[in-house]
Amino acid sequence: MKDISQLKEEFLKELKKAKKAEERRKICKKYIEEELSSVFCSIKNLAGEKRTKIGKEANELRRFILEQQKKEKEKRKEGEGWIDVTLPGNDPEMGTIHPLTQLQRRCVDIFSRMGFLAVEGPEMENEWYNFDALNFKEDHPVREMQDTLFVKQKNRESLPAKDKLLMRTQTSPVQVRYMEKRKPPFRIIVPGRVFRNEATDSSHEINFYQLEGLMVGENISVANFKAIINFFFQELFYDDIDFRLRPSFFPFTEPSFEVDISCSICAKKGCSVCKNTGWIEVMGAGMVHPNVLESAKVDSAKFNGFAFGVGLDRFAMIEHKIDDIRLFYGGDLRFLKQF
Ligand code: FA5
Repeated sequence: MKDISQLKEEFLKELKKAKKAEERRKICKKYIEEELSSVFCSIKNLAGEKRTKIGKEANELRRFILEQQKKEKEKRKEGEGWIDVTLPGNDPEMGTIHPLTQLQRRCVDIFSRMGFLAVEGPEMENEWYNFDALNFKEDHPVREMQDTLFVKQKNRESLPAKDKLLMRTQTSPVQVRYMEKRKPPFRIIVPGRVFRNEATDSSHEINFYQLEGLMVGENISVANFKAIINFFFQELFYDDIDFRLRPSFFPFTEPSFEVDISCSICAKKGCSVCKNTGWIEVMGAGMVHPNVLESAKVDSAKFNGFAFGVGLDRFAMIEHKIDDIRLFYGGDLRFLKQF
């Protein structure tokens, strides 16, 4: 450790040599942020009286350098001349957090409280993770359910599925990516952006956000799933929300369901948002298909679980009573500044 009086001498020498104010400011900064902070770091290793003595000297030197720094600043102000402090200042332009980001953060927080870990995966995926590993059979018409944006590649047809690139159509591929590297039990959520080659309308975009959930362990049942999403809906909407499961089909879950929530806009009486049914479809879900567990090298005889995928944009539309999904992506500040 450097001797403090020697350090002060060096500081004064350097300061005297410096011709420009800018150089002098840099020297003060260097001595406070580098030289003195390394002294303060080493002090903790000293014992008893020595520690007190050096600590005191170092603090005095710090005060001395701060004083020099202040003088430099004052000199600069004088050089700049007179400032009219009564003139109005420039208001800084304040941004707001995008409503979808706000919602995503709230969802992550709710699931974290139930022990779910938030993980991410690539937006540019390959066919194997997006389809094959999720039990979408090759040439099965179900691949058409999610119109895919494929990435142009030379000799694409001759490539193996793991090299054929596409923009992921769902967050479900992250289920497999996560499971294949770890041992159950798992409890994860995957927030992220997904892409589909669709004609846009008031409830469909070509890119939107999903939140995937996956829970795998021993003896997991649909009752566990219902308990988890019940808590999620109540925390999200601060309300007692009715929900129902309807039978559905996804290649990667068996049995599969769609989850509907009661329409909070019309209190189940029927309106344009719920298309007069009193219910709004908000997620796909089901018990993870054994083939998916096997694709990720998880023993399907021992472990099972559930998965679900929420469309976050549609949740945000319900939450803020927004009737057109395209407003989220239009970049119109008059819209965005309301959140
Ligand atoms: C899926 O994407 C499945 N991966 C969900 C899933 C996960 C099922 C895990 C089972 C287990 P689906 O294509 O239905 O499913 O999309 C899920 C949600 O995304 C829909 O409920 C809807 O809210 C939203 N969504 C779908 N297409 C669009 C779109 N074009 N624009 C905006 N939101 C959309």
